Amino acid sequence: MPDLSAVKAALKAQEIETPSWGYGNSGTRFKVFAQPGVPRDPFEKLDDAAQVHAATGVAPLVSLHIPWDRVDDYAALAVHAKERGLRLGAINSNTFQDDAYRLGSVAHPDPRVRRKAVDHLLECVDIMDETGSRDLKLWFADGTNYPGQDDMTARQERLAEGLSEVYARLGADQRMVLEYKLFEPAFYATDVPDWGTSYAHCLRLGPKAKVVVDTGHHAPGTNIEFIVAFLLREGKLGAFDFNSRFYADDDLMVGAADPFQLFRILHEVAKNGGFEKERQVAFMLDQCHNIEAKIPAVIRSVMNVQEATAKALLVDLDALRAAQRAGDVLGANAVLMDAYNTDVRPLLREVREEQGLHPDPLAAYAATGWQDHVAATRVGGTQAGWGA
Ligand code: PSV
Ligand code: MN
Ligand code: MN
Repeated sequence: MPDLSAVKAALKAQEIETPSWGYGNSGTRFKVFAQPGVPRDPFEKLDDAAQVHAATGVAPLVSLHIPWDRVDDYAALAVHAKERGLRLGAINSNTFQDDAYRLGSVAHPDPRVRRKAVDHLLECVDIMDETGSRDLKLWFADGTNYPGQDDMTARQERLAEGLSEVYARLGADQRMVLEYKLFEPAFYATDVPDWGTSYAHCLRLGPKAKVVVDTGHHAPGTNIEFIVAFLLREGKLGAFDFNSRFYADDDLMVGAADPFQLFRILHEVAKNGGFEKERQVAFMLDQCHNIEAKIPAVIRSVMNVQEATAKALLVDLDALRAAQRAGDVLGANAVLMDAYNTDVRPLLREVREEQGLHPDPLAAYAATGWQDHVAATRVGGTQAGWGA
């Protein structure tokens, strides 16, 4: 059986990164629903993220999205974070919300548009220098809608060229993490549609380039845990963008649609050493809370990741391997299911109490009265950036 004190130590050491845009108003392309008290600027987004960290104890990092989180003084933003026990996490680039990018950004046929896109990515690295962020997170909406619209091979070439210019600009401790997505907004051919394409580009770029697995970016039925296991084995898993989906890129709370899938993914992470700090796998959320209260939704998401992590850490690996070696199909499956079916909520309550936290993060947050406070004091909150 796994050593319980080691499991607890791993749970206490876990760091889950929350997205600044999860705290702002968001919606679908049909409607953005405004909620009372949402942050009006990136400083206030950090104030909300601090509530999540205070309640859970495991969410000290916040990802920023540029230009949604553009400020005059990024060093001041980093100080604001530090004063609240937070650190600024990945800088997410945005090469998809400008008229110039109608036919793509780094893979655009026009070199002037490619220049603009690469300049934005370089600006993001400048921002990383100021915020102390380690990761530049890249997601490209690039692709085509119609067969024949552009040359797919030429687009790969342009993409590679842009990426290598940005890679060369990275500092010694900085990384570039490249996200893939099957479709949307491109509906025929996306330029980075799958992990293999991202992996191939990262491999050519070098050790500072790694793949991001956004759990909402695959075809239905894709075995995401296989991808995770493969990338970990190759040392190329850079980060997760956690969220859950029923149909496409739904960006719902992680663990809401398919907690068993989340467990299977985190089992591969646990088994392959992905929770070890030296492996530098970032556990980020990439979600939008369109109809539910935002801060409690982020807290719930963090708790869902913690619960799946606890179950993954409880897998009896010795018993699992013994059953696998013996070819005991049902026995091996039973070991995994035993861990998955364990109610880890009492364990997590214990862990939180040992950390001096309230055992129930949602109750702890409700008791702060923060929601009433921000609803009364913040007028005219901003939109996250989606669904305008
Ligand atoms: C694209 O769908 C994506 O997953 C990328 O990570 C973007 O930066 C993010 O969504 C914004 O929510
Ligand atoms: Mn994402
Ligand atoms: Mn997405």
